[in-house]
Amino acid sequence: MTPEACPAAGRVLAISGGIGGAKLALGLYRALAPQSLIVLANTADDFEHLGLHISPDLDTLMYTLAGINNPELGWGRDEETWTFMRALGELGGETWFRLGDGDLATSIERTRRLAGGETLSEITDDFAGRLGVRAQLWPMSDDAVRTRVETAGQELAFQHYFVRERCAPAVTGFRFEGAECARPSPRLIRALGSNGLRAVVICPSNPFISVEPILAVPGVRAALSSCAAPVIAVSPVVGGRALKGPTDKMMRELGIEIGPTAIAARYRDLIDGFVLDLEDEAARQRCGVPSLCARIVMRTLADRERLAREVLRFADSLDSRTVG
Ligand code: FO1
Repeated sequence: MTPEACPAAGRVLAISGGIGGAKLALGLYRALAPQSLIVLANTADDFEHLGLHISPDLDTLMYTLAGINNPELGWGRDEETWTFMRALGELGGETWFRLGDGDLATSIERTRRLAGGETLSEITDDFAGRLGVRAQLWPMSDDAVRTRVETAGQELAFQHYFVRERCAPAVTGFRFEGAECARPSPRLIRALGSNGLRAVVICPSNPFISVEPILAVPGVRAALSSCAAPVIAVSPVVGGRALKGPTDKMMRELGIEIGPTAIAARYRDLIDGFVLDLEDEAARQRCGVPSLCARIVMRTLADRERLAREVLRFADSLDSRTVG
């Protein structure tokens, strides 16, 4: 399809974690002129592993927008080979976090360039450009922020909880180590302060581990709440279940009612509109902000693009209400 004509000309900023958020980010990429999309990625599940700097959400978004993501796994590259992992296993190395050969190249080159003094933003701009991504892909910060998952027994580094322990431990809270000293991406603060933004879309990512680490970076929350463009969040839960990953499990363990109302409440001071699934229509009145009911389960590419267009139309309708 041709990119949608832009009634309220301007750029769209999508805030996203990994796999779930990347689906809508791709929909927006296809629905808009690609250069008008900025995707802001969570980097708090980055970690140092096997001597490498791994940026899972950035890479998931980059591969997805480049059309080279692994559709079965949701993370990593398509047509991947696993020689490195096999050889590492033979040597008794750590194999719980699987890095395909192509994906390994991304992490090796990123690590080398970081050690040479380049920033994560500079490296990501270059990688994304080389892979043919025409949207802007921005890490939330060039400083290290690391999600720590508090569980009944112990505090775990994020990937240890998520991949090594398969999200099994019951969570009691989260800590974003380093967030207090992290500086937000300067171009993010500039974009949010400009009047060239059409909308901000909080993708259907996990609020606890994907969106809230971004909001924990000093200055991001304030810039978002004073931003002139409408801020829309899309629910990551439908009918009491997460679209992807452990959002519902975490809500249960934290004693939060699983549903769009609780998600909207977490963003209430930031959002101008909320998108929930048709199945959850009964919760609409309790969202506390103007809402749109849509089909938010994205199975196909067409689903992603359709939802993106609906979200943009909803944002434009809120914008014209504010202006006029
Ligand atoms: N997720 C897994 O469940 N198992 C893995 O072995 C794994 C490896 C991996 C390698 C590179 C990468 O970019 C992502 C990878 N992921 C893996 C996904 C990742 O742990 C999560 O999707 C995010 O951190 C949560 O958004």
